[in-house]
Amino acid sequence: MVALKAKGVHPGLAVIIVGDDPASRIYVNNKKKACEYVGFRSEEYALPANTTQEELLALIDTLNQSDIDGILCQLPLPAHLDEKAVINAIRPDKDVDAFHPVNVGKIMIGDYDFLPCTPAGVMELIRESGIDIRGKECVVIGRSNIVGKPMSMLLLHAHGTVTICHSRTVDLAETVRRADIVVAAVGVPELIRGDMIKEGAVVIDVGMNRLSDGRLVGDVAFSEASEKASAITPVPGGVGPMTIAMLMQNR
Ligand code: L34
Repeated sequence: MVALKAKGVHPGLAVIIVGDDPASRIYVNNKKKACEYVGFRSEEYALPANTTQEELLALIDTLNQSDIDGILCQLPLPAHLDEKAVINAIRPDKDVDAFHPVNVGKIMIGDYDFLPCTPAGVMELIRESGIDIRGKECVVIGRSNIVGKPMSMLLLHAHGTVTICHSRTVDLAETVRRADIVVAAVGVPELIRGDMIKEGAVVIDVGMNRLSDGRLVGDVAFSEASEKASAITPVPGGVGPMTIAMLMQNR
């Protein structure tokens, strides 16, 4: 950062948030704090919930042409907005989320400039913990474009044997029980129970589920699973902060 500044480079990130989803608000605030911490310029564009598609695309167009380095439009968007069109509108070289089809395609062939932040954070956690993915049984639960699909591809690039489970999977428990590495990203509170975890497995919980009593829990029943796992991530304080750390690298 100091080296960049000396060269007169001061990376800037534009974060767009539409509407007043409370969870998105927290995540965006955390991203802004991280930008300040590492010395990035961050611009927030907080648009009202009734923003039109045209207005949003016009903002993205302006940012595409401005000197800002990265553009991130926080998802989910209000239902009347076309998420796919918005993602498509962001210039691929400013797409710090790596959600644009060009960047998704690059990830598929293993030749990428950006990685989506959440899967990148998971890979970093695994690597930093000294866990070797090669040849391991990796089970990803969830097939979203943001997490499940890219996650599976990164584990595959790292030479894991990858299985993707989803709502139509016939025997989830049996499949997860085979896993050396479990990545849960479905958004169902504590779906993955202790008896689904193989002794010594690595368990990564991407879930962020806010319960009606205000508690934030993951997709894994933490206390049960931690009795079996050799390593496990908590929620909060696990994958979430890593997502933000990876965003700071994608500039
Ligand atoms: N465009 N939309 C876009 N890019 C992203 O990378 C995201 N994501 C997901 C939702 N929509 C997005 C995020 O930023 C999820 N996500 C995210 C970011 C940060 C945190 C969680 C999810 C985070 O800071 N989690 C804290 C707890 C925060 C709380 O109290 O709610 C943690 O410790 O896990």
